[in-house]
Amino acid sequence: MKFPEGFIWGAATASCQIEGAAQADGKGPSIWDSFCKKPGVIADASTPEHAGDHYNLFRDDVALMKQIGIQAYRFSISWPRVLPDGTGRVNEAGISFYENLVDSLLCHNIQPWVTLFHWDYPQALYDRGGWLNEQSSDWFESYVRLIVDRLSDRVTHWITLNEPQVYIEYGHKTGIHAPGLNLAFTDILKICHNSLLAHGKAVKTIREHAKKTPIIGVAPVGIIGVPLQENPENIDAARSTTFGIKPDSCWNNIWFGDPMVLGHYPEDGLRLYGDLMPDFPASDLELIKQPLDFYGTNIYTADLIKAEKHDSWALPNPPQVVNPPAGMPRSAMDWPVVPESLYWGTRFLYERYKLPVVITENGMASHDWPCLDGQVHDSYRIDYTTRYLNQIRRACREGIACPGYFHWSLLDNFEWAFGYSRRFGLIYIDYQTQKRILKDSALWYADVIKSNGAGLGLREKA
Ligand code: GCO
Repeated sequence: MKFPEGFIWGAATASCQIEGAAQADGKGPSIWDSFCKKPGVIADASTPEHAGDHYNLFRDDVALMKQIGIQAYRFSISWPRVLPDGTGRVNEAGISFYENLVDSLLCHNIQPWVTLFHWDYPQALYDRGGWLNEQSSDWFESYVRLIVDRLSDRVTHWITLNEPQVYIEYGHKTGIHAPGLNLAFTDILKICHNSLLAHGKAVKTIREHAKKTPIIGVAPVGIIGVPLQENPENIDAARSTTFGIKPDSCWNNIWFGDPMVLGHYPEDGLRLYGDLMPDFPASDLELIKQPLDFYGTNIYTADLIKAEKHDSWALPNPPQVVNPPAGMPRSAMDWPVVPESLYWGTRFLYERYKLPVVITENGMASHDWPCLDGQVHDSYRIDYTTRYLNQIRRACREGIACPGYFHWSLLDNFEWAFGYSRRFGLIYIDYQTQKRILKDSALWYADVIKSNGAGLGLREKA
């Protein structure tokens, strides 16, 4: 009933969401610092200015990770904290923060996993065109080179981009995230291509300059289809959904996964997007397709899929997204609770890309608060995570390589357009006092880690 020996039990965060100190010690502004100043864009009118003050309290937070027994900590680097203008001038205070964080993790025997881009793009580079600028991948490469030069004697695990689907679609098309644009899809495809180039150049740079052998991956998010019934037709339909492409949207797995891993854009997309595609030399695809050691994926929920026969449809078994049954459990983000997403998502991605699949994010938001006894009894997060972890265990038992799980999130944090109104943490933060409280789920997770998963509450399905 245990997880595989050596399974990595982690927790994840992101710089903009927890660090605060948004203007401290020479940090440059990010597009999120600017975006949050616009009235009405953040649900509770908050900003990441102070967040969880991880910048000043990181040693306490590392001690709490140790107390829980977390083995690996996935965190991101704030690009404008180390390069205030995005390129050129290095902010040594910013570099020192990350060196001190890494040293603190290592001396507590916690493995650092560094995400190089988790959306807090330098405002100075955005002012020069941002991801639309043809130089954007070179800007990213020089930033990554700086981090590798300064941290790769201690950091071995690297993630290039977090959820390009989100920072591109929400940031540049729907505009609900920074920088709040509503670009034409042809520009979206250009930004996708420049982001893919940035990924490829980053991997290449890490491999060429890392002082210790690097383990490199990426952390996209996409749509996961889960078969309503586990029969061949529904499974095929769920796979089609997971690897489907929609018109006028980059919210999918394969538009990024296929170029990164297989070295070409998916035919379905090229057919669909046709002349909206940017011109680029074939050599770009060789640059984008760099060898990866794992395929990370952020999975929280899924679409329930039923195979339906429609004479008019081209596909033999066109997938049909089934509305979640009324009253289906949902998190405070209103995302349906679909634990099977972690089995099917991992299985489908492993089948397609033949790389170990690391769950780089999974967790749930709830409206937590400390009870009269001073504790945070987040029983639903325990139940949610038990159900999802059982699905990873199922995948592992079937021989699918899933070497690790990072719970989102270690700390309550700034949930982008929702501000602080949604809490994902294993650790509660009182934002008025910055006091931390280990939620019941943190104490439960400690037991899960100690038993390597054997202690998961729910019995397997008979
Ligand atoms: C994402 C981001 C995280 C979010 C989390 C909850 O997946 O959107 O990586 O920064 O906070 O996923 O939405």
